[in-house]
Amino acid sequence: MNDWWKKATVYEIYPRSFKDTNNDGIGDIQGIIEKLDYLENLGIDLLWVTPMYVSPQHDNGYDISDYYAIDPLYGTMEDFDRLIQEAKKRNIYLMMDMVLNHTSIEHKWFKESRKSKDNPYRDYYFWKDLKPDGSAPNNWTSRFGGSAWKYDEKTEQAYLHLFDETQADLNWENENVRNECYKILDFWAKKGIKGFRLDVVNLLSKTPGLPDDPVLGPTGDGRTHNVDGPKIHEYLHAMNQEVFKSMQLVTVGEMSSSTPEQCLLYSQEEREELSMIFSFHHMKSDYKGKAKWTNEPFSLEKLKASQSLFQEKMHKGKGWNALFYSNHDQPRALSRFADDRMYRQESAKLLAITLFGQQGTTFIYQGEEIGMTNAYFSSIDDYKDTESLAAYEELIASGFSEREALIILQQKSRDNARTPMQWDNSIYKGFSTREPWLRINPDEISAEKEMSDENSVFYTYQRLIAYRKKYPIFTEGSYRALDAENKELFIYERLYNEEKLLIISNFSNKNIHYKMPADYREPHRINILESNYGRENLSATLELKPYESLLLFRE
Ligand code: TEU
Ligand code: CA
Repeated sequence: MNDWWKKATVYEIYPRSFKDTNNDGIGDIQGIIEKLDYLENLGIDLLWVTPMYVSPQHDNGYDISDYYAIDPLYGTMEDFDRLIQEAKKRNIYLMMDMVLNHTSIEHKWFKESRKSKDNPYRDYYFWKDLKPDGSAPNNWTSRFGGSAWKYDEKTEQAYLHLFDETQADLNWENENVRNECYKILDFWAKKGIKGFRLDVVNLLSKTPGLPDDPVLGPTGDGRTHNVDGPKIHEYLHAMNQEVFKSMQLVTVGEMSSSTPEQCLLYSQEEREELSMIFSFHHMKSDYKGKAKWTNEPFSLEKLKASQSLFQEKMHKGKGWNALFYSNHDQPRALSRFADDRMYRQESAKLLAITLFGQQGTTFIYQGEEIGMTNAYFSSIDDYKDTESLAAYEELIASGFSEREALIILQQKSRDNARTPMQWDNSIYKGFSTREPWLRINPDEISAEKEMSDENSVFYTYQRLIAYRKKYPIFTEGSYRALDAENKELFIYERLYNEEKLLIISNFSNKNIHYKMPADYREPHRINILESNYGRENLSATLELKPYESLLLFRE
């Protein structure tokens, strides 16, 4: 089967925080190799490792200064080649994270580009005059706050950066840029990797002339001119034809704030663009409108509405979702959408079941499989992430007290997900033998503990991964939301020929009575595939416990 990856589970590694073997406090490639047996045991098929290319690390590797070399922080190219080989022995394949929207300002192209207006590399990036009143060339804002333009004295023009000012946007209108990018993709593909995760790839095409956005920046209403731009499908199709197709690569595009319609186009097989997409609409279930840096409580209704919309749309239109609740840019899902104190294990399993029952390729972010929680740092000195630090400054500038700003960071900072992986209960949790680059979460959770408990979160994931391979209904079945209005329960059905799956998840800390749909009232016909309370019997009316979740299969 050509689309084996539809049944696959991908494990995301944030290498900095995975496993340190030379004890400099930073995870490394050797550390990933050491943990391959653990990953094989979990049952994963693909490893997505976030960028390990040479980088000044202003955005932990998403600011690349040399695409063809491994950063010494992580090891050598020999280590990387060994990782590919060792993974392959365990039937695990690599998916590289590739950043083609921007480079570090320390990349040689940018260094050239900056030198003069007639430098051959000038047009690799977006350079513009300031407005006559000295303001930025347009009203676009950086995803990390402030204007998206940085003035450079050398040539008295500004360059575009949709992220940090050390990450300059590449000009994809320039054919040389496109060819250079194909070369980079080709170089890594030839090493024997199986695919790419393409960073912010929906931003590659900008509306020509870079006009002002209708309402200020990507946080306002109306579409910005730098998402899903006019040539984006042309670029992705060309990339597919140049590189992905002949090498049969699996690709996932990061599509933050792309419309559902666009997501469908990106992932429809016959269009030959990408295999699947990450959409982020459900990640905004605790945003205030489009604003992230608030204390807005989580809304299950929003989560359900956006997931159901994508499930139905992608199924009908034959697109493909990449399913995730966590990644290195998001706080820990169980802290965010459930209860990480009173019901930590139940919550972790509830999220696993609710996600893995859906249609798409499943993704696990390191630590999710052992139920890691937010770190809740209470001092600004503990935060390292450039986005979080910028947000903190902005909150303070707009009148929040330091304490109020910290409470928001505790909920929303990306550093919550970036604390070192907890392998055992030794002082540095088996991650390193010295103080790591980012503080460790002091709780008791560890992989070792999870492995020794047959009722752990780890084994729930292990079984879910296996079900998705065993039963075609997970990949093929249609999706139907039940009880869509319910504010506490997330219930949906999957249908495939005569088979059915029913997922029932109680996202509240209350006991709730739930009347089973008619088709599920003959208990002997129903197989309880998963229950996070070890439930063995069903009845016409269930009394669901706090954060209880069930995965039922009717043959
Ligand atoms: O993320 C893009 C992205 O959409 C997020 O940065 C998002 O805007 C933010 O985290 C949520 O508030 C990708 C990478 O995953 C991220 O780590 C990088 O910082 C970013 O691109 C720039 O390369
Ligand atoms: Ca190290």
